[in-house]
Order: sequence, then C-alpha cells, then structure tokens
Amino acid sequence: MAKIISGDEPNAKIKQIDAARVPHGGGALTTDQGAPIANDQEVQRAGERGPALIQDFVFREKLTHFDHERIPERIVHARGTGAHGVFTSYGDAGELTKAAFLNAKGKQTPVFVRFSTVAGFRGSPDTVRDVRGFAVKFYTEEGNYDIVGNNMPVFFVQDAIKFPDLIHALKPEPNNEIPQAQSAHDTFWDFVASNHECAHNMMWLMSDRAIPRSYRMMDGFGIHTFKFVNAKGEYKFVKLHWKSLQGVQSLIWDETQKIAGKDPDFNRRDLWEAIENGNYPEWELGVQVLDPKDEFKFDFDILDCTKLWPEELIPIKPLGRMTLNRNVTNFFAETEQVAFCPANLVPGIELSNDPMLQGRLFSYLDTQLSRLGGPNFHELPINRSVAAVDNNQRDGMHRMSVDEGTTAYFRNALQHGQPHPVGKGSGLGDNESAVKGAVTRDRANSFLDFYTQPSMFYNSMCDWEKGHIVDAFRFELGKCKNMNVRQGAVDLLAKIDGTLAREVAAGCGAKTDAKAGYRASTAVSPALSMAGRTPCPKGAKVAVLLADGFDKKCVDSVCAELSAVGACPKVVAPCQGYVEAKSGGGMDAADTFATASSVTFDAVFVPCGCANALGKIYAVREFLSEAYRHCKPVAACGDARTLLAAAFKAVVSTDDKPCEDRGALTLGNCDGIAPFAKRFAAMMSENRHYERDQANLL
Ligand code: HDE
Repeated sequence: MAKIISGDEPNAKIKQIDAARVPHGGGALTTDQGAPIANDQEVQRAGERGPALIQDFVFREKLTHFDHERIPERIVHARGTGAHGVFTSYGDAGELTKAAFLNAKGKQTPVFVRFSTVAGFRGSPDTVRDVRGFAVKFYTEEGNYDIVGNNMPVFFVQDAIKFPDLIHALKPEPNNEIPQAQSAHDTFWDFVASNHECAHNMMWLMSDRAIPRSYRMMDGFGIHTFKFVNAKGEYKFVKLHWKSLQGVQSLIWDETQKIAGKDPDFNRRDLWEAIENGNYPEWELGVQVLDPKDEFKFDFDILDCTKLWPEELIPIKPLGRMTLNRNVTNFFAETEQVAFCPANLVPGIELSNDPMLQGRLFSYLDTQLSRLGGPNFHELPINRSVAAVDNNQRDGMHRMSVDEGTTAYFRNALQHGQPHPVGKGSGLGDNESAVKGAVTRDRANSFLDFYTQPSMFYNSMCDWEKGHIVDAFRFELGKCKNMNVRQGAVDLLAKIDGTLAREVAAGCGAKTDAKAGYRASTAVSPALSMAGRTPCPKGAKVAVLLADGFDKKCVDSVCAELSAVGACPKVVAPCQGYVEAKSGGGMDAADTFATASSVTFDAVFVPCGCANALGKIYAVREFLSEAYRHCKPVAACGDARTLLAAAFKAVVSTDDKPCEDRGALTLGNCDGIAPFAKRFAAMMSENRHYERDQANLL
C-alpha cells in the first residue's frame, strides 16, 4: 500500500517540494514554450509610432498569463500564512489509535501549517479581532491527515447548514462592502442576537484570545469530537488540542488597531522572522479521551461543537510535538495553494456525528474545485501525499501525472486486480457504528443549552480578562448603528451573566433589568484563563531608544541579558546609521522614530546619556507613553528617567537599586546596571502589566 520513506520521514515533503523548485535567472529569456525571446520590453508595432500588432505572441502570452495570475481567494480564512515543520510522536498512543504516525516514540512526520484570520480579505491586516485558523497537514506514511482547527475550542453555530448565514452576517455588508475584517457591525451582531447558539464562541471572540500577540503564542483546537480507533477496532471519542510551547499572550485592543496601520503583516512577519532566526515555534498535540460508555454523562452533548470539554473534567493526554522550522520558498505555490480538508484522515482516526463536522466533509473538496480549478489539486507539490497514490482516477483539468497502463477500473483481470482495496479493518473509516432514529431536521434537545458554558467561560476569567471582555463588547456594539441590534445582544448577555450585561449596556446605551451577580452557571474552569500562561521570551522585540552620547556600558549590559533569554534588542534612533556613544564606539540604528513605533515592540529601554537629545523629539514621548499604556515593560536608567516622567507617572529609583512600579523599571545610578539588566530580561517572560489598565497614566 503506502510507500514508506524509510529513515527520512521528516524530509520527505521537503524533498518533494524541492524537486518542484524552478531556479530562475539562468540566462536567456524564453516563452512558455521554451523559445528564446529577443525583446519583451517593446510591443511589436507597425512603424515606430504605429499601432500594436496582434501577431505579437510574446506580448499576448505575457499579458494573458498576467491576467490570470490570481486564483479566487478563500471564502473564509483568506488571509493567512504558512510554514513547514515536523511532528515528533511521543509514541504512546497505541492503545488509543492505530494511526501509524503516532505509533512509535520519536517518529517524525513532515507537516505544513497555515494560520489565518477568518473574516478579512486576502490583503486585510493581521491583528484584527477575529478567530484564527490553525490548519495542520501531516504528510504521513498512510496519506495526508489534516487537522483543520481554530485557536478557540468552540464554534459559532451547531449545524453546517447555518454556516453560510453566519459568514454572510460576518463579512462586509453587501450594499457597500464595509467594514473590512471586522465583526463590529450590525449584521454580525444581529445574527448573534438572533441565534443564541453563538453565545459561547462570541464570548471567546470578545476575549483577548481573538487578538493574539503572535501566531506562535496561541493554542489550537480541533473543535469537533473525533474518534480514535485502535488495532482491535475499539474506539474512544477524542478532542484535539495544540498547546503553544511559547506560552499564550495577547495584544491590547488599542495596540491591534494601530499595528493594523503600522505593520499590517505583523503576525505573518513575526512567524517568518522567528523561523528565519532559528527560533522555531513548537506546539504540543494532545487529546482529551472519552470512553463511549460516558457519552451521555455530561450536561452538554459531545456532538455539539459550541461546547468544550473542561480540562479539569477530562485531562489532556500529550501525543507529540510539532516544530515549525522552514519558511515557504514561494507563498503562492505553498501557502495559497495548500488545500486542507477535515475529511483527510488516516486509518485509526474517524469522524463523529457532529453535524457541523459532517457538513464540512462536503464543503472543502467542493471549494477547492473552484479555487484550484479542477479535481487534480492533490497533485500540486504542497498537497501531494508522500505516501504513494494509486487509484483509478484519471484525467481532468491540469492533470500532472502521465498515467500509464490501460486499466482504469476495478475489478480487472488485465492488471491482475491491481490496485486493490485493502479490505475491512485496514482502510480508512471502516469502523462500524450503529445508526438509529428517523430521518429528521429536528435538533436534539441536548443541543439547546446556550448559556451554561459561556457563563463558565466568563466565571473563569481574571479581573483584567473580564475588563477586556466588557471593553470589547462596548466597542463592538458601539459600532452597531441599530439600537435594536445592540439591545438584542445585551439581552443575550443577560442570560449569561447579569453583571456583564449591565456593564455592557451602560457603555452602549442599551437597557437591561439583568440582576448584578446573576450567572447562568457557577462552574469555573481555570484552564480557560490566560492569566497563568506567560509568554516565552524568545523572539521578544525590545526597542532600545538611542541618540548620540548614550552610555554604551549600560546598553551592552542590558542587550547581553536580553540576548541571553532569546529576546531581540533593536536600536531606534533619530536617524538611521551609526549612533555614537559618549565614551567612544557606537551602534547601528535599524529604525528611526519615523519608521518604528512602540506598538510593534514588546518592551522599551532607554539608557542614560542621551535624555537631552531624545527629550526634544515628540515621538519619543509618544513611544514611551504608548508602551506604558499598552502595559509593556518600560525601563530607563540615569537621566533617561526624566523621559519616563514626561510620558507617564511611575515611582522611580534614585540610587543604584532598581525600582519597579507596575512594569516601569528604573535605575538612578548606573553602578547597579547588572541586576537592573537581569530583572529587565526576566520581565520578557511575564504577563503584561494589566494593572495599569485601571491606573491613572498621566
Ligand atoms: Fe472552514 N472553510 N468551514 N471551518 N475552515 C474553509 O475551505 C466551511 C469550520 C477552517 O488555511 C474553506 O479551503 C464550512 C469550522 C479553517 O486553508 C471553506 C463550514 C472550523 C480554514 C470552508 C466550516 C473551520 C477553513 C475556505 C461549516 C473550525 C482555513 C477555503 C460546515 C474547526 C484552512 C477552504 C486554510 C477554510 C468552509 C466550518 C476552520 C469555504 C462550509 C467549524 C482553519 O471550504
């Protein structure tokens, strides 16, 4: 059956992609037919100042190709970015599943991942409030296996037939195609208010999970219930989880909006740079496992994709680790043409009857037919399986393979019955399961509780998370022009949490008689809070603000500590080029106050020696006050403390002992630079200073 790429599994996909690479720039320019071109800069014309000739095939071929360079963007998840990597199995899942890629310790399988936003068009900014797609393709020895998930564990609607309605409501409104990449508009909230099953995903969408600091710093979820089947044919229900080993961190809402202008490619660039710098992001794949005998044990239906399985009830068993270690060579060929499908499974992993999952099985193949132009997209290098493909499918648009032989049918005698089905128990999805009940469009009663889990989610948030959720609702509903829409959304909140409904209503002009303290559920799931998930310092971007005259010893000492934890200090100065230190020597400035802004950094440091020069630049004050407002670590020593004082209020050090006030780290006398530098570097692996949210900043 499958061809095993022995001893070289992690590189199998890379080899395939490399085989398809075409180096360019080798010499003569040719037509697509390989004929040399004399001149492709001037159209052939009748006389130097005369009309163009239709016989100019060189011109027509060039323009025809150009006119067709784009393929339809994805209807949803159009904006995304991808990377290659490898999945390493922990090898102890044999009791659960016969899937070969999980069956040996250390076994490596190549993967391709595409992260995305949902609502925006292909050119939309990365940092919008949205669900993030987290789609992984495993190129296993038994064929491609795709986990096409999101960065939130639940979905908006329960039934696939409602998906077009949800997306029509979320996308820009059809009369004027406004707004781009935003849920903050009337039709989306009208849909939410009219379809209470959205409540749970809507709570996640209003939380900080919807504005991740980086694709590296978010978790992923398979969302649906699947089945793992072992070699004995026994099955268990499972939910899939990707836990980020970079920790989990989010941006601040004001910051996301500014980044959308300053660097619309923020998340794409972050992932690209991390991989280029050898700072390979990793996630641990895990499963929650449920015995079929416990299917009806809970107060939610395990087939309902608007519900999660609290980790405290069903713990996550780790299965392996994914490392992203190679950027794409060509965005179009790899990231744009990759085609995921939840039906791409391997023996040992099967579907459940989740009505959303069932509908997805149809949609993905269907969408590729128009997006990738025919039934042969599986032959594109990025989609091609590393396991041998052999079947009786033939021909169609853009067929790459030159299929040999005369038999394209089964059963046959001419080819000795080959290729042949492998038989019961060895192939895909052939585990038997019972079906009962009448054909119906009725929804099960067990799907009809819309409020308990959203309430548990809200109960599980810490104070700053709750504050951000209230602010998000106020913003989103505040952007809705129709008062009935705002009121409808607040009425929905009143069924979840009375205090939340009252706070949101007060901010958006709606009314509520919800009782403060009312909660649809008193349950708490601590695993849902991000408060305990601190970021990994690797790749943290630190702005070092300099001008001529700075103290190099301070900068060297701080930069050394930052580099030691894997953070990336970057000099920002009034002009690009060399900045001279007071005691001789200097540093190169990569950015200026015109090209850089605090929102694209994780922290800021200003050394002593250049406060006079920097104090004259308005952008420096803005840089510091904004970093402070966005709750980032801000550090200054010596005379630079005056710059901090001009930007925000903080208690500062007056001697050689570092002083820390809500993430503002200062040092009066630079003799104490060593502990100061160490402490600043340690701050890169802490949560942001959300206590400043409520603080009087200026
Ligand atoms: Fe998708 N979805 N989806 N979806 N989805 C697509 O497929 C669709 C759903 C998800 O990076 C499209 O190839 C329907 C749930 C991700 O290429 C399209 C329904 C979840 C990606 C499509 C759903 C997802 C897609 C667009 C309801 C979370 C990006 C182009 C039945 C578990 C994959 C394409 C990538 C992409 C349809 C529901 C996640 C149009 C009809 C639930 C991460 O086929």
